[in-house]
Amino acid sequence: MTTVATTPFQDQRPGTSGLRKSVRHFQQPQYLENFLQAIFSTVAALKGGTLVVGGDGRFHNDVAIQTVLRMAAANGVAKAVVGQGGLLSTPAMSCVIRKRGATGGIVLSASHNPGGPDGDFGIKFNAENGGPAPEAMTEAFFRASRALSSYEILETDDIDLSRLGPTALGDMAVEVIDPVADHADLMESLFDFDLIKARIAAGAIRPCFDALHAVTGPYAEALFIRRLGADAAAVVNAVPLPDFGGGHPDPNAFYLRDLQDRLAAADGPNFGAASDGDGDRNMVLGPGFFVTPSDSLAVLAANATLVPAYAAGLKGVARSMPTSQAVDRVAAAGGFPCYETPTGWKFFGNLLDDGRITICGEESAGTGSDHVREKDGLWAVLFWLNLVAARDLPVEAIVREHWRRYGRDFYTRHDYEAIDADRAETLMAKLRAKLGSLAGTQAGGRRIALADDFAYHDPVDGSSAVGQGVRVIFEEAGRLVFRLSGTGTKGATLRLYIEDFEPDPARHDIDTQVRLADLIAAAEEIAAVSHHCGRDAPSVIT
Ligand code: G16
Repeated sequence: MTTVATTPFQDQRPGTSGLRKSVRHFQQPQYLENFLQAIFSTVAALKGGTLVVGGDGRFHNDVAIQTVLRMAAANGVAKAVVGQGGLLSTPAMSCVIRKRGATGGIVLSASHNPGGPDGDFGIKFNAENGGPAPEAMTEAFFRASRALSSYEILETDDIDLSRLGPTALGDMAVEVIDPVADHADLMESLFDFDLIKARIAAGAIRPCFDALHAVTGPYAEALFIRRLGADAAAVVNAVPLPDFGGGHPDPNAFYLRDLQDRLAAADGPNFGAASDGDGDRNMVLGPGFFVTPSDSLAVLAANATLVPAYAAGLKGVARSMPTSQAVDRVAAAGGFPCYETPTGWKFFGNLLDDGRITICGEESAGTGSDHVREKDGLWAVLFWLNLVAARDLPVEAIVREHWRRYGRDFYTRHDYEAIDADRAETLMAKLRAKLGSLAGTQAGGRRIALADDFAYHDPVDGSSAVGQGVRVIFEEAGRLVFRLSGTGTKGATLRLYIEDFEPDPARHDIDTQVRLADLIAAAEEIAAVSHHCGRDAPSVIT
């Protein structure tokens, strides 16, 4: 065991979801070690405790995981539970922590960000409830990272993570586990697998899941092919690769062209789905039809009682602030509470632990429930499969019927990626400076009813999170949200979220960008987005 002298890095404050930087940044000598030591020094219970470790298989996963294990052993962790081959999806991590009563877990992932030597890497800590470390804990990591003068590490050979079973590293017991089994068993306990299986066997549901060469391939093969009887073609790009095959493991309309083409074929699949790098996001589509994440949350909440695990009804739901208000309408009609939290799954943890909500989700393609404490891509896909099987309706028909009943919340997100960080801060500062004077004025031909900077007061532990994004709400309906992403690694990313409510079914087919054009113009008028970003158009529109 060695104590190595080090000096602090100043940039180890975790963002929306852990510490995320470029691979090259993480490869700097002692960068990874320092942040890991900050975790081990902060979470005292890890000494003598059980730590679960795994990642999404991206470039640097194999090197970093050995460092995690060596430092865990040197910091007195009693037992490490590791996914075979160093793999564990984020929801599987949550599941394994909970099932095995572990003290916490370390996930090596930069989620939907690209991988490879020129891509991104990241570290997340999950607490003993299986959920992302709450703000107070990530701030403590940051403080510890700035006060470090040394770290502890065991000097030893790499451990073989390809063989299942028990082994050891110094005094630390190590168990290499099947990364899929615990999670797949949990999925089978929640949904009506017999019904889904019968519908697939009858050819009524022809699924195609695109794993985008990220972590979900092995999970999807176990679920869809081995447990639900779909044929081998039902899972594509199933082998996890360090660079995700050169693709972008982000399941949005922009990066799923290939899957859309498969669904467009005459005798092709009629149910499409995909997940991201670490398996917590999801996207569901039918031929020629994408379900927006905000609509997906609302539809799942509205139909939850068709799924065995949620047959008794929902205690409540929650959405992140920028997520559309579609689920609020379902909650109001169903008579259960709907909570509005800041962006970041960590903010759902207390509501789930306290039994206030059953289902929650975000516009960023995350949906989940109280079955674990992370968003869960395959859970959402199975939920949709259960729904399509139980309703005997295709995806598009289910969504359209939902709109007819509740009205449609038109929704789009415009991302301005990798813009100059100072310019992005200037845009937000100018916007914040005029918040007090916006109400009552006009923009895009509409009258502004309210403008504020979203603040959240956690009803469970009383903590507060301020400055979580600027909201501009118009009279009647219509809402703009401006915030800076907390997951990018280059410059800053401005996210502009635009939504409007449309009760009239005759107007549900209008193109989203056309339907929201006046609000898009209003955003420009209010915040001079193009001017500050130095761009004529967003980098990505979803
Ligand atoms: C993370 C968080 C989500 C958040 C998303 C986007 O997801 O867990 O809660 O909605 O980032 O955050 P931002 O808008 O700050 O970039 P993931 O899948 O990247 O871990």
